[in-house]
Amino acid sequence: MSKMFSRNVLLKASILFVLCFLLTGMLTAQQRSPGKSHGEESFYVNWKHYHNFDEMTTILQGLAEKFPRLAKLTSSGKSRQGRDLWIMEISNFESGKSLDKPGFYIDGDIHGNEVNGMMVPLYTCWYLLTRYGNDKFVTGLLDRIVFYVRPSVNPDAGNSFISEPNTMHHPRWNYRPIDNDGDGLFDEDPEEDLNGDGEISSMRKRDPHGRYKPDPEDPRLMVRVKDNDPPGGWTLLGTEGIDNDNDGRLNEDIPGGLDMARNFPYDYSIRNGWPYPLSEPETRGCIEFFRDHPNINGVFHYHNTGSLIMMALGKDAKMGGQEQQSGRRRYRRGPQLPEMSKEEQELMKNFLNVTVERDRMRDAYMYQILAVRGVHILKYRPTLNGGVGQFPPWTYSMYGAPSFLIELWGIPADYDGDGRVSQKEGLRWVDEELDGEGWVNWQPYKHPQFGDIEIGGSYTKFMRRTPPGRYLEEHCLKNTRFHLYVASELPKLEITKAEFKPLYGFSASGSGKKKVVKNSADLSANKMGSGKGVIGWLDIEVRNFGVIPTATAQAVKVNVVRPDKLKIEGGKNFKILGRSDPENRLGKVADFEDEKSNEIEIGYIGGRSGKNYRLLVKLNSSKKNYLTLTVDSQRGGKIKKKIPVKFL
Ligand SMILES: [Ca+2]
Ligand SMILES: [Ca+2]
Ligand SMILES: [Ca+2]
Ligand SMILES: [Ca+2]
Ligand SMILES: [Zn+2]
Repeated sequence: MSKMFSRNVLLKASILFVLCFLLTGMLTAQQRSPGKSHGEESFYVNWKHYHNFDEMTTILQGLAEKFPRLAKLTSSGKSRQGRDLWIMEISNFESGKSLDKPGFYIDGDIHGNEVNGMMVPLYTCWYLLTRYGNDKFVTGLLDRIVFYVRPSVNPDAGNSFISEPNTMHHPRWNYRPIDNDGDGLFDEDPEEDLNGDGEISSMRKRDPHGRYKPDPEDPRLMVRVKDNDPPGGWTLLGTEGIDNDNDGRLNEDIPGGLDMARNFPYDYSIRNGWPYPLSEPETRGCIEFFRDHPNINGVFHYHNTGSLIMMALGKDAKMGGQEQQSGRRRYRRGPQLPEMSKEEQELMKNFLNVTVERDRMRDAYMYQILAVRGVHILKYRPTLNGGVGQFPPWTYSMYGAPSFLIELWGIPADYDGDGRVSQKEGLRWVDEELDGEGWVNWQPYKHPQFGDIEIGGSYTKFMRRTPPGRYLEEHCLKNTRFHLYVASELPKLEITKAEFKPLYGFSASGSGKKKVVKNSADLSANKMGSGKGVIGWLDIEVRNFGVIPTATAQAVKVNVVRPDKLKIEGGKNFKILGRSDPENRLGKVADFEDEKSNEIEIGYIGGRSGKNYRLLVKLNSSKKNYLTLTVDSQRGGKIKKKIPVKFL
């Protein structure tokens, strides 16, 4: 009777399996030819253009409307000037609840002038959404994990930078009014685009006693004459503008003045992060978002400039140098890394000598593995991201997530290879790559306060700190490729083994005492309970195929991630009678105290590793001859597996 029954179930199960297989086949993206469309035309965006706040909003709203099963746009509050602090949640909403998936957070543009830091996350939203179903990699990511993308942390300054005349350095702060010069007036003397060319440049004036002259090698640049040489004939007046308040100082109190990138609570200093931690709606909104999303297990935070991959590993982390190298021998050998070119090895060199307290070396090794891909794609230099109130040091040290700060871009114009880009090299790049477009030439101007002057002599604002439009799409793509790689290394949990080995059956009449295995106590009859059923071993292996663990060493240290849980369902009278000891050695059952529930804590699962568990379980015969196993990890996601059970 029961044999017939289980055969029937098996048949049903195999039909279901075939159905599932067909269904999955339909939903999973087909492998495309690299030369063919991947859905780009479904939502056109010009990625060679910097989008201001309204344009960014239109793109985000358009994407959310076009892809309602994959994207949800919410505003996490308002900036000082009342702009929405957009955050886009992206995942396949039909493959599980977002909070049950590992979360990956991306933001940028906390320094308003660093608008490529906004374009990269915005591009990522578009890339993920248009490619879902057209790209196996992207489809797999959105089925498994959830992205939280906040393209602009500082939309007021970011919008001003793009829409209004500015230097490449401003506006950087948010718009909390500050009296920079202590005259009782706030923001009273900004920079001005006097000649209306859309750029804020420099001003110079002919002056018989002036100490500057045009550079003989390139008259677009000004050089200071030597102290004993005759005057150069020019005085530099400063940044383009007027002395609005007639105090004799030029542009001394520009709007805003708070560095939000120093406003976070980890290693906070009032000197840099004035007036107090999380004083701004923009920064407070970031932390509140993390409070509400305990599943986040990876953070990218975009700045410019300098071509750096910075990783937060705590204030005690050190890098490079002989001293550290010898210190490093105290630790076990580092991780297995992919092959690297000579250039890549040089870039990685110092970061491979990172040292940190022993307990957290595994976090350093995780970063090393992840950084290699970034170095390969971007040719940026990996380094540490220290403290002083920055965001990734908070998301690592106090929230426990692997956290990256990317310093985007740097003109690729180091022609002589000395490691820096001089003004002359920059100008050569402007001439050769941009046909002269990236530089403002000197033009005469009649200044209301200085009389006949000239304005110019500077890079245009979209140049040194941000790629010119024609390079923007490539820039966004490469950076997206790197952080999506890191996202793909979020915990990828799988129950790789689940075997039930029946020891003996029991029935209501009772089968008396029996030895189960060596080292184990006798099972008394009352352990078996009533009815008809089976007692046996359940051997389980859970593996994490991602590089990122379900909890970093830092997360464990600051106790912000609950241990992963294993839940077993096997009918009404299912019971876990005992489990292998926490040392994870197979076979030895720690005790036979009944577990209070069928959900047990199983610790954390490291990157690219697995854990084995042996449980002694009891279940009654029922119509459902299988066990359902659920691994539920706060930052590693939730997975299920069903296994059949044989009754004796
Ligand atoms: Ca003032
Ligand atoms: Ca101008
Ligand atoms: Ca002034
Ligand atoms: Ca001014
Ligand atoms: Zn910055």
